[in-house]
Amino acid sequence: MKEASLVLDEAASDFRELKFRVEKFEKLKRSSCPGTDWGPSILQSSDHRRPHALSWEDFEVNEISFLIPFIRDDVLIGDAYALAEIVKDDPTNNVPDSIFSKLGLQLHRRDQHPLGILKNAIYDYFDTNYPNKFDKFDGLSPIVSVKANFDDVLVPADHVSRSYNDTYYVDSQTVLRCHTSAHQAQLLSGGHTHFLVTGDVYRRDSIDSTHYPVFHQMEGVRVFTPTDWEDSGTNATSYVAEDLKKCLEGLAHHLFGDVEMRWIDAYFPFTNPSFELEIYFQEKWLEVLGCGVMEQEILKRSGRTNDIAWAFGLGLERLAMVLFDIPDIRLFWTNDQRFTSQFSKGQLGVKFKQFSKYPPCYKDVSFWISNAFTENNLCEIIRGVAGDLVEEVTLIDNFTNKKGMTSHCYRIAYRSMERSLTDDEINDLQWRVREQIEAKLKVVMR
Ligand code: FA5
Ligand code: MG
Repeated sequence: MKEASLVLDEAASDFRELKFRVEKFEKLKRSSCPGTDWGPSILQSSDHRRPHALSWEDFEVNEISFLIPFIRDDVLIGDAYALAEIVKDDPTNNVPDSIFSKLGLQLHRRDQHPLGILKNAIYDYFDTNYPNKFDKFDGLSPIVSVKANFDDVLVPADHVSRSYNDTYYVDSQTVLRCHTSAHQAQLLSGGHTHFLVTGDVYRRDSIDSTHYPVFHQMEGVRVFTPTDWEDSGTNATSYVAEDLKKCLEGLAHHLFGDVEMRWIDAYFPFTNPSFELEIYFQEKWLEVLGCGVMEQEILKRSGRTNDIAWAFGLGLERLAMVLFDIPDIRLFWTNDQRFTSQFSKGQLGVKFKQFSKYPPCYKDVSFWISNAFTENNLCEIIRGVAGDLVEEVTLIDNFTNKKGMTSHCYRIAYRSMERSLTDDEINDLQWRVREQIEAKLKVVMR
């Protein structure tokens, strides 16, 4: 018999909300592991200050008797959100059902999942090198304010990442966080000086084997006070930048042993200087993290005028792909036992064995674009129709005619990781994709 716990935040103290979440949770449980014999669910608080099981009385309701509040740390399925809260009838809302269905799954909190195994291995590194120093958060809600996601980390008002083309908006003031940096300011102001924040993040993006609209990041922040660097003989910024690189190189060695890596200068609005770390994987350099010395303004606003800090944000999928030899980012979301059974708690060295590779099927679609056309919108339509059956979308032809009209031709690769697709199925998908492109993108099909 399996057990699952439901993590509840403050909002769930409202009875109707609680009931909704419990029902959704029960459904999620059944659909994620069909045929499993489930024991009673466990209620758990996401508030790190009250990490223990909530007693039923905490909710001042006792109508739902099938829930027995007790806690077991090792099994955890996810959080549940109200659809009406996320996919709203608000003109700025651009969250499709396909994204809503991923909310609250919390792959990074599953100890048997590659992302959970990786998160725990990173925790081990920090616990060994900085005993009892880093506070860990992995249950903060991904629904955050525009202020937290952008303003608090100094993202300029006209930065592309704020656009509806790049970010999922719940309403004009609320987004699905596009990075875990959204929690920096809040935690600094709360007095935390060393912390790791792990969570699911959301971005409208292109489609290929290393990009997915939902992925996971871990943020790390370390604050230094003047006494830390005063005796070092170097200036504060160089001292902190050097400490940061040493820390992350140490982490890379802890995870990978010997691996080829390089530092690239980068730009982020919230750090200066900024860097990215790349790792050599499948004959390519793969960017796995961004980092830098935190902008002084962020520290100042949180009441730490004299201090200095470093911060990093790493992509858990990218690291896990290298670590476990996982060739396609979609695999993280599969419930196929041939995938899930290959990983177990605490096992870092395992290399994923491809269980089978079904042939891809390519379909092209060409149209005359309009000024409003964006590739992210196109990709979202294709994902909306084909879900995880779409493997890659590539622009294969692009030209402008004498009348100034621009034509794009995209090649869509369809492939299931679980079975072979029939011709009829693919033709049907492609037909629906074409229909929706025409209806929603205001382009002229060729
Ligand atoms: C950021 O998100 C910054 N917040 C990171 C940061 C934090 C910098 C603190 C400085 C200080 P970026 O957009 O580059 O940066 O994303 C960070 C990592 O997330 C990338 O290096 C990559 O590993 C991963 N990543 C980005 N987009 C995707 C995607 N669509 N799918 C999977 N992983 C992704
Ligand atoms: Mg980047």
